[in-house]
Amino acid sequence: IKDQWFTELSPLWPGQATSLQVEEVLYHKKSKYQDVMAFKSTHYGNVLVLDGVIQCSERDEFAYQEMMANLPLYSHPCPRKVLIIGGGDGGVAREVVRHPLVEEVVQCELDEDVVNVAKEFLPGMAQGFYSPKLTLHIGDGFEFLMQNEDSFDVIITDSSDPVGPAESLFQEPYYQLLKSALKSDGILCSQGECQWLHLDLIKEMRTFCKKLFPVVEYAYACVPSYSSGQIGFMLCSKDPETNFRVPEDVLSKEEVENMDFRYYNSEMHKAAFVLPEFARKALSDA
Ligand code: AAT
Repeated sequence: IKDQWFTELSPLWPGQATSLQVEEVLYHKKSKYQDVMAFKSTHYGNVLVLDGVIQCSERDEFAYQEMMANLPLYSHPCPRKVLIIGGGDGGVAREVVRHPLVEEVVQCELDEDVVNVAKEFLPGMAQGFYSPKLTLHIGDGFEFLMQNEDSFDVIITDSSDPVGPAESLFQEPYYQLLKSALKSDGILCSQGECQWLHLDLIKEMRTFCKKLFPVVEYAYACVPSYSSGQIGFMLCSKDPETNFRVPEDVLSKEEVENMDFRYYNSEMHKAAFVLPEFARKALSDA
């Protein structure tokens, strides 16, 4: 079928939409929790869509996954044990397991159907699931956290947007649970939405994070297939000495090449925290 387009319409971004040209719909079914679709696009590779919202494309997923994983990992002096909430495509797990200091990764994803669709249609991302370092639980992230205390060096929340099953993951009670699941010097990084679209939500999240954590920062990456082409990360640390803006481990050119990074490097790490003036102002204390 010629000229078929997928258009991402949502009240989360009123008056605008991202469209990708569809070559073939690969999968489309309702799971227990959400509408799950995968399609082959003409120029962005395979694309995963949940409840009508683009979750990743093969062409640019590395920008999101590398930054979501490596901003917190390279901000921690020794990230041995990591928890991932969400991340059903396996891309963040793929990034976390290859970090040299990481020994053990636990992941809690709500929707088994997403994992299976990723294994079939997004094999480059789903490779994360096959690592011997990883244990995958299927269940709600909020409930999973209630059973874990004082256990993790880093917790990454790779969740969908705050309408539908991920709503609770953007609220203060969830951040209280994150705090108690982290070790005393633990760090968290959460999908932090877009400064062009959700500045009020980001501001509100920053305010409750500041009540819970001594260090709170917001960073962002450019991801063309996400609405407005950018997505942010909320980073918090229990250790007042953490400085997210300066990586613990500065990587040489060779190290970046050996790690096969396509987006992350130490300069990108530092630059990700530099915000345009409208966002900087909204997200500062002054
Ligand atoms: N790396 C891909 C990007 C994502 S995936 C978000 C994942 O969060 C999905 O696999 C979804 O099933 C899972 N999820 C949603 N709610 C929960 C929950 N309560 N507990 C555990 N996992 C959950 C995010 C893309 C961001 C899109 C930006 N517009």
